[in-house]
Amino acid sequence: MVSTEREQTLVLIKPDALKNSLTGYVLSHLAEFHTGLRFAGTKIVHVSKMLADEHYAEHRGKVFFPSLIEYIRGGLHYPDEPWKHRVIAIVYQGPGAVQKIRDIAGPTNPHVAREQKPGCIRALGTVVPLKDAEGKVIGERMDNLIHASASVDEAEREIKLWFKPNDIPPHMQAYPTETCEDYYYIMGNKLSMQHEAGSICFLAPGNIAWKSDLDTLRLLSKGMAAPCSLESVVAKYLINEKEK
Ligand code: 3AN
Repeated sequence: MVSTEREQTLVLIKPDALKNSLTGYVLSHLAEFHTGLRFAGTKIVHVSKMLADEHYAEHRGKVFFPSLIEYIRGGLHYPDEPWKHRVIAIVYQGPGAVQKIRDIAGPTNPHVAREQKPGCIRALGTVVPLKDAEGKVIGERMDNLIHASASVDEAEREIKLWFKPNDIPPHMQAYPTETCEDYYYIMGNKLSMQHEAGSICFLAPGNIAWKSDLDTLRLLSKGMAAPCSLESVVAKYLINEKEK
């Protein structure tokens, strides 16, 4: 748990906001002048399936999950322009960061946002009906422009999912880090500490990692149960790597 002074939250400016050229609008709402919060990290991310699945893990199995994954990966807003498949990921830091940004974002459902909180960012979003092969409406997708962490614990999970420690300036890193002393490789969904043909090295001796990532890898490499999945550790180290 971090002190409230250094509380952090994750914001994602999603593909619908990029497509509608709302980035500047969103950022001006989040400016230090209005929020008292500071940027601690920012990056443009081509969202892999692994990262999307982990980010929305709590919604796995729900009817809207496949379209939620497509949406955050940019495929729905830029179906024929894969080079535009990206989101802007931002870490904000400062007193009450999580709640402040949630308030500016507004309710999850853009219709509710317009009713209850005109002027919030998500009031500019859209709700899209989801249909099955026969055209029957089976649910809805909420294109709500930004993601904002829902709690301090979720913020920690999400920031560690999207950002490596050294994506964030050293004095703004809010969670414990550790220097990696081993090589870690992944092939498919298999972890290995030895290189095999086709495997990808995602951590090497001397790399700075979140301590919780290394704790997880040490457990998984011994075949033991770990508090989070291999994919949730690996995804951030492969951000913007060319898919093989
Ligand atoms: P929030 O983004 O407000 O924290 P979550 O975390 O419950 O809301 O949901 C993450 C995303 O999943 C939402 N931004 C929205 O796009 C989608 N979602 C959540 N609940 C539903 C639902 N009942 N129907 C359709 N999409 C949903």
